[in-house]
Amino acid sequence: MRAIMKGMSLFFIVLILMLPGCQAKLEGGTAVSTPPTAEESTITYEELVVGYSQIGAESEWRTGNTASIKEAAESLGVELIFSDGQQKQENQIKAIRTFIAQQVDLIGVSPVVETGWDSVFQEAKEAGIPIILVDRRAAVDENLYTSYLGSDFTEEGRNAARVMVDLLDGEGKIVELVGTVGSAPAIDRYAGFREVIKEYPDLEIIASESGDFTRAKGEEVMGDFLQLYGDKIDAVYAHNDDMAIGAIKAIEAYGLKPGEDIKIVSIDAIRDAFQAMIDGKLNATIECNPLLGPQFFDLALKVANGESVPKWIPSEEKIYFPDDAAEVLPSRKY
Ligand code: GZL
Ligand code: ZN
Repeated sequence: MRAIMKGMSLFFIVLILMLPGCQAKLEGGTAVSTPPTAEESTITYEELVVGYSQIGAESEWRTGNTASIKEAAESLGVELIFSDGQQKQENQIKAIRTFIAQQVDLIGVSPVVETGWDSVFQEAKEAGIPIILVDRRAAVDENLYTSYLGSDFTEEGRNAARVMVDLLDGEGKIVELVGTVGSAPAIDRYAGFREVIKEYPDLEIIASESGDFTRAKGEEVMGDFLQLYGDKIDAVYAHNDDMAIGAIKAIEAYGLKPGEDIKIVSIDAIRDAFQAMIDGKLNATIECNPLLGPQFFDLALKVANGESVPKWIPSEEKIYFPDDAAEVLPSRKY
């Protein structure tokens, strides 16, 4: 009988040892099960608490980006504490400090400009709260954030230039509507565009000014360009569709035909850009994908569970032209 009992208890010990996630240790012949160690206690979406510092609501791209993040949190059951920074860095820094005080599991941030984040990111690091950069990069030491989910803005600028070269047949005068001064997309789209244009001596950028990614400012700056250069302008390079749509209004008010007298190339591929291409007023838009919500939370859960993730996950992006605008528009979500 004893032998059978001994065999039975040995059997149960082996059985416990085989249970996933719990380290049963043999101490003095009896199995003592220990709680799962840190790396084994994975949290689920429903247990995840994320603080998200969004830039603002400056463009259709941004509202699409915000919708994607909120909808993804909703469908996954993540507790999302969302803050709209109204395009002011001090509001974003305040929000990040609040998330630290609330001891969230992870912070997502889309930095309005590249610089000025070191100390608040250091505070998050000391509080043991990982940061994921979404959409825009921050110019900080790589050990101050876990991962960057966003576009190759320089390549977007290069693509805009390649389209421009074809449109102008290698020669003409270009005015540029720059995004928010100091932001990663503005800096990189500015540089990427010039990397390609410099190969064409008969293509000249005669004016370049920030329209802060908004329609109103884009219209205002384009109006100034038209006062200065009028019909000497052959084309506009806009760092986003909202500024391009503002420029279209200014060009029409000036009495010229956008898309014909003055060619326009912009970035984002928002729905209104497809409509402008259908109307013959915009010549191309380079996609910049705002629908980052699902990818962000997938990344956030991995990071919260201590999994290693790539330092940069670039978004997949295409180029759209007028002839495919009508059939593509119905499928566009932002
Ligand atoms: C780019 C994003 C930019 C968009 C603008 O990823 O940061 O900010 O191109 C938006 O429309 O305002
Ligand atoms: Zn992009």
